[in-house]
Amino acid sequence: MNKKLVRQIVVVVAVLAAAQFAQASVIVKEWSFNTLGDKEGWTGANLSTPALTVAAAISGTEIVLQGATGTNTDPRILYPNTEPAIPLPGWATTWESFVIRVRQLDAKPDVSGVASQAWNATGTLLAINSNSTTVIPNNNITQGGRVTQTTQADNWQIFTINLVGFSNTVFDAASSSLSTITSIRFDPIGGTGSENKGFEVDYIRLTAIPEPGTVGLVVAGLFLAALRRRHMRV
Ligand SMILES: [Ca+2]
Repeated sequence: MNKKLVRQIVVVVAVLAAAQFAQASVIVKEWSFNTLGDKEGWTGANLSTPALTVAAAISGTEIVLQGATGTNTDPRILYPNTEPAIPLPGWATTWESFVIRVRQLDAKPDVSGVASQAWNATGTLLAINSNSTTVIPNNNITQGGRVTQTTQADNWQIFTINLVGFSNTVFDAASSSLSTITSIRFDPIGGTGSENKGFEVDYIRLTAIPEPGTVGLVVAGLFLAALRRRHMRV
């Protein structure tokens, strides 16, 4: 056994050990909103014209789920329970996070001169498996301690909302665990001052944490494939 091979084995063992602890997250479901006109099952409520659609963003290169508010100050986007439910995969130990890249617009998206605006958290919320009762967190997604907010250029926000340890007693008092996601409600803007404005959602993701053994197998598989490629080249 040459030194190089020993070194490679040491590396793979180290990577496996790290993977066991890292519990890397895996995207279970992604709505990318990259196909014009394809809302990927999402609908709107309390919105106005122009209708919710998937279109080019008002600025930048993104294709987005784009909507307008009217005089109703409680606009929502919904993944309704008439769409396929999203079960927690068998390889996963728990849901990890709900991730959304979103921004607010200072006018309806079809208004000349419309621009993005600094994030106003008023009226924003996330609800899973319960449309109207309990919200995450506290009717304001910048509060509650489970939300990481990253602000990017052009007022894009990435919210990562931690689902670890959440049960449906938070989302929906009627259920006992968050294993299958049947519906999602996200309010991207709201409250006083949200009239005749707009919003854009670049993507939404649900991630889960795999069982450690699964991650190890995946990592080992990738490593062996790389090793094989390397040997074939020699
Ligand atoms: Ca997109």
